[in-house]
Amino acid sequence: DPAVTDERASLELAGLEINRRDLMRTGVVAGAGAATGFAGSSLMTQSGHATSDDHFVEPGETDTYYGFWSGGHSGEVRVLGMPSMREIRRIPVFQRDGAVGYGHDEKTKQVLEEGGDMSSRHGLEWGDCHHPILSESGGDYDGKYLWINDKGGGRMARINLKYFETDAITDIPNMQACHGCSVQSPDTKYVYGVGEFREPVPNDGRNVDNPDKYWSTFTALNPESMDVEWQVRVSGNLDNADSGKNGRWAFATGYNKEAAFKVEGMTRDDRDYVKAFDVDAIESAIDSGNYRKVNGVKVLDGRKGSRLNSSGDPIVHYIPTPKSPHGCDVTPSGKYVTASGKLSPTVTIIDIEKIPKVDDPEDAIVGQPKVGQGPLHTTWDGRGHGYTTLFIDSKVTKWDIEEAVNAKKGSTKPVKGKVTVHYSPGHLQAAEAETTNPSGDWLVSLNKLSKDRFLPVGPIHPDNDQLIDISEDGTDKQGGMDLIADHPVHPEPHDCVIAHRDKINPKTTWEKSDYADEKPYVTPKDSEVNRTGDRSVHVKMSATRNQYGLRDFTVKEGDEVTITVTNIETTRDIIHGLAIPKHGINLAVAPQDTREVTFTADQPGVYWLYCTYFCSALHLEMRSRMIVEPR
Ligand code: CUK
Ligand code: CUA
Repeated sequence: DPAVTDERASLELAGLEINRRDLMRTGVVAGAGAATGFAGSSLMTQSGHATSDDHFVEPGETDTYYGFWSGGHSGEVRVLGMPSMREIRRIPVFQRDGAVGYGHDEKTKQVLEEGGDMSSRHGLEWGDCHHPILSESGGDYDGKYLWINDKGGGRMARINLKYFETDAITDIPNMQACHGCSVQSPDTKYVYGVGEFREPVPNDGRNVDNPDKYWSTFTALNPESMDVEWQVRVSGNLDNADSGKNGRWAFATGYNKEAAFKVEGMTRDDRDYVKAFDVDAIESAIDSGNYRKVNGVKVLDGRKGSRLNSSGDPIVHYIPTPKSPHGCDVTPSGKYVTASGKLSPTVTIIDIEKIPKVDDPEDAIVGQPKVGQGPLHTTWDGRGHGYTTLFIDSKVTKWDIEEAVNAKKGSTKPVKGKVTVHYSPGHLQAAEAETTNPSGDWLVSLNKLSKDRFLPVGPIHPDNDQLIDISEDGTDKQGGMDLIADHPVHPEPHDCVIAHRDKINPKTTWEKSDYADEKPYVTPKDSEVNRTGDRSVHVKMSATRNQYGLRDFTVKEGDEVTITVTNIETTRDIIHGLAIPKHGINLAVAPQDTREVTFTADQPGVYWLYCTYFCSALHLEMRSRMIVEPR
């Protein structure tokens, strides 16, 4: 089978000796359907107690859950309803988006520009979003913010869930790829982001082959100001992250303890580390001034062997785990953190309370079930089970947490069942799984490849997010898991987070008190043109069905024109646009919102302003003229 052969070839290319027999045995079975068109084979083995009706949401009904999906290198976040899997909205984060005018008005332009990095140098083009995370209060989603990392640009962005709009982007110093991220739990006092690609500090093009010059940092941001509070420099690198449930601990996997520059070196050693960050110890080290300021940020040295806090405790514990651990997930109880080995068929279970107590860090490892080939990420049902994606096997495996702790290391006994997915899953996520109380009904497997599952649309295929019913613990070979639906998605989500709808309460129109200090509220009576200088003009106008507050307005060639427009509608869903295409203007103004934009009217002529949202029967007539007189 070509898929299995490819997978093996790429591993061999990396000099890795994966157990070939295991790979053949499991891989061929999973891959065969792909190659020969027997993709439905797993459906035939379904136990049949759930049907696709379970995910069908009747017309007029709304979903039970909000799912927030990362959009990968599309640079956006998507909002899906679950269980219907209907995409409800896209929220642009690291790129401009004409559909909602993001990056077109002054406020959102500023968010992108202050986010710096790739945007300032390369024209607000893109980011690489992997891990959406929700703010928490008392160990539960509080519906205030969602953060998303930018692996491409070493940035972290925040979406304000009151308006489902990106309102801040921080370009994190001393970090080239912000990959894993998580929030402090149970209460979000910090947002954590971890640096995957080791970056030379200073990054000046000198001495580039000296591994000691390269840094990977664990970063804590303030959730309100989005400023970097502190960073911890580590040995090796950092990949995925999660937080403990009592505020003290944060964890990250890493795959390059060798500090190598090439794949052969990165995978040389048998072990890598899970790094456990003791936030209490970090805070006390910061308080006692044990940091160095580097590029404006307080940095602690958390490399292996360093002891920085006042009582001489390590601020980072290094727990050896089988090579190249990737997934990093804390159980809902907060008792264990798990790391999945990617190139090892096991999940490593670490008892968090033991970490600071044991002399040999390895003694904190209390379980290591053998779950299958290529385990990547794990999620939870709240009934004591872990669900782990098997990238190489193309399966989701379900296992019992406490049984795995009690079993011999390497035992397959804790595995309760496996379901075939299509194909090559990365993350998976169960409803409410990041809280202390997951709901245990739905699970989504985010599969990297869809191959033959959808109508072909050219050589770039969608990913396939598969909805799985996990509400019952069956004794069949799938452990009660039932594949319910395939769902194509635009490239390339990595992860999602699923919250009950009662916890997310967005406004459906704007509240002007939220912007009153910065921007006026322009009524039809206030609509006017003010000359503010020899070469500057301020145009204020309202928008309502089906007219702007000014039918036309006149400026002079070369004027800097600021347009402030308020949508005075109070009716939900009546949005007005304001476009002047030849001047690059494209605003979307929701009810009770005001937006501003500034541009230069550099060519004399008549330019139509028009409304881009189909708002009313006279939408087409909703226009105005900008007259630019020759100077
Ligand atoms: S990562 Cu992509 S599948 Cu960025 Cu969490 Cu593992
Ligand atoms: Cu206003 Cu169309």
